[in-house]
Amino acid sequence: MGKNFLLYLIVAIGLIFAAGFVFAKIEKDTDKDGLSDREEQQIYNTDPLNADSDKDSYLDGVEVSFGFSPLKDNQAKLTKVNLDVPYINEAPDNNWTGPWKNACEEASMAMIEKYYFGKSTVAISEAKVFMSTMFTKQNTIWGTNADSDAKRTAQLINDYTVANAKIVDNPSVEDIKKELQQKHPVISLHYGFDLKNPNIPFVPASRGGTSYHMLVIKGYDDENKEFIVNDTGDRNEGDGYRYDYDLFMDSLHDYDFSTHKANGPARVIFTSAKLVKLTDNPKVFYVHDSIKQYIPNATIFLAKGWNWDAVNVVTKEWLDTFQLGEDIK
Ligand SMILES: [Ca+2]
Ligand SMILES: [Ca+2]
Ligand SMILES: [Ca+2]
Repeated sequence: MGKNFLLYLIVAIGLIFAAGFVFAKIEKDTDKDGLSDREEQQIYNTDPLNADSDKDSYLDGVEVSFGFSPLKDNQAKLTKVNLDVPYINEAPDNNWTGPWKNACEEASMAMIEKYYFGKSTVAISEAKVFMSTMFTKQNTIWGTNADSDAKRTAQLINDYTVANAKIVDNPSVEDIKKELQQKHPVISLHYGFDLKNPNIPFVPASRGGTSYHMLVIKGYDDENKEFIVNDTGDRNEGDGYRYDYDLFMDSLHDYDFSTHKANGPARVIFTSAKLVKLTDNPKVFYVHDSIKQYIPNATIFLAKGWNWDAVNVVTKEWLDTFQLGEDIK
């Protein structure tokens, strides 16, 4: 029975693969316009049964990815995005002692990891497991888990999560908005005191605090000129807190190990999923740097330790920006 069972398992996996990754938790996109039914109903207020809600000949999903409104025709801009990023506080169970009181980096990484797994909520225990793993990795690599700068954070994301991380210096508001339009949350690094968030007791540099802070940008609102964020340090209103564009951009600073202060360059981390597919094509690719590699079968996919739930649907326009590398072996 053991041998036969193994054979059945291999055949079953093969069939599932041939059927197009039905294991992957891909959300239903009834009208095949690149936005899932849930996104259309909950985020963009478009018609999940009409691929071109505003009848301007451009698909709803294509419009969103290029920053145009899927609800207003002509060249109307997409004035608001609010991605479904699960909220995780840096002290998930409200225990503000070490290492949790310094865990804005781990909470930010956890939100990115869980977002690309398609989760809109995360249990406290689950968040703590991921964050604890990240504490341990940092202790092993650098001997400390406090004050991880952009470089360390990007390294941890690239090596230990289902997401890619890319450091970007001196971003503009438009650069960040473009990422959000592609459904990519952005990690931002701050001299926290300058964020002037009354719910976070930052100690200014003049009184010896580093005020180094990290959070996740999940949306924008042009009407009010605000970013919509998941603020890791705000225990009252962290989920969907809003910051004025100018105040937010002025507070961007990386941590500088030479000065032990958050007075480095203005810096953010762009993110994307490592495992992607198009909405109407079963082919799954592994993307990293500027390369996309086709994963030819389920056996190879599973042997890499990958998870179907981490496969994200992307637009053809975005996938086309990657060069085709060798197939994954
Ligand atoms: Ca749709
Ligand atoms: Ca639609
Ligand atoms: Ca349209």
